[in-house]
Amino acid sequence: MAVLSRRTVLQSLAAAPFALAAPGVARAAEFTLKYGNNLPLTHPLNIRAQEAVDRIKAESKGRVEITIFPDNQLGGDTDMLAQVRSGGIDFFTPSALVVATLVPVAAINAVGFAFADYDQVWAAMDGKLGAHVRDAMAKMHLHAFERMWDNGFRQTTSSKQPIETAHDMNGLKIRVPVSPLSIAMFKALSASPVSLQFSEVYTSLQTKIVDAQENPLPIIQVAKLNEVQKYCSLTNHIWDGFWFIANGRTWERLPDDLKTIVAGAINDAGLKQRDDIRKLNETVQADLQAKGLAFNKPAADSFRAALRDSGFYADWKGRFGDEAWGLLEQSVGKLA
Ligand code: X2X
Repeated sequence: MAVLSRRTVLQSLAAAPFALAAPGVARAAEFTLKYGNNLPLTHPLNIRAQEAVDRIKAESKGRVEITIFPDNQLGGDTDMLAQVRSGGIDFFTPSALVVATLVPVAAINAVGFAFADYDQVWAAMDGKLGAHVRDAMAKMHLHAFERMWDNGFRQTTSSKQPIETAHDMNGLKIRVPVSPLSIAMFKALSASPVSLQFSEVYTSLQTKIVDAQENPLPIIQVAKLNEVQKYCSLTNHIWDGFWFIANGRTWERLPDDLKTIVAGAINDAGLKQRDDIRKLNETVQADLQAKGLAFNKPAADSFRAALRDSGFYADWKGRFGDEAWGLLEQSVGKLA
């Protein structure tokens, strides 16, 4: 066994600083990348993203190292969207609602009461509708990975009263994401929506800046919104997902072998994350109920009628355009 003195090691390192790293001495990664998101570490999105990051490091033999900045550490959604465009961060997982502030057609999956169930959702988003949205993002120099990650069907919570019919939305001060479609939809239901970053939701409910908010149950659970809300009405009004996006230049810079490794790990993790949410959906209501949130399940009819009568569907069909709307209706049937 060769015994190297410290001096010999230092000499050999000095002689060939680039080619040689002594065993056990960490070599700097070729690509050191940043990924920001808006969710607490306990959400399945962060758990599966960490697995993807670990797999990418192992499969690339340390050439690609990704650091996750969860929980709005790098700012709210609007900030992170600007950063992933400029290259300040390399990856971001915005909700489709938020992407739409830059790429309007991205909100197509969030049209009120469009999807009946997850079979319809994944057929559309893994199929032509999802491809249409990814193409639109590519034009804005954002690379979107093929598999969308799940946020869930959005439900309505309030500190005031349960929402039984569309009538109960009247004048409701409700927080929505920074999303033109969400604002339009809640206005069409005669509510008073306000856009706030997700990082501000808990406090704004606690201090009664708003009385209500809407999010999928797993988010309500990990963000502990049950502590500042009394009622949860299963309105299922929007299906929402996260696009895993990369800065276009970051993506183009990666050699093909690394692109394959990164995309493989992220898309696989996305499929597992969908499954996590599916399983969570079976248990999360009981957990939130035990913590004191009172549940009810309104029928969708009065909401759909209010949206139709206010011209919401006709208006948004016009905004999204016939092609995107046609792809949506291919998946969910006639809407308006
Ligand atoms: O901000 C929200 O409500 C959230 C977490 O669902 C989104 O990312 C849109």
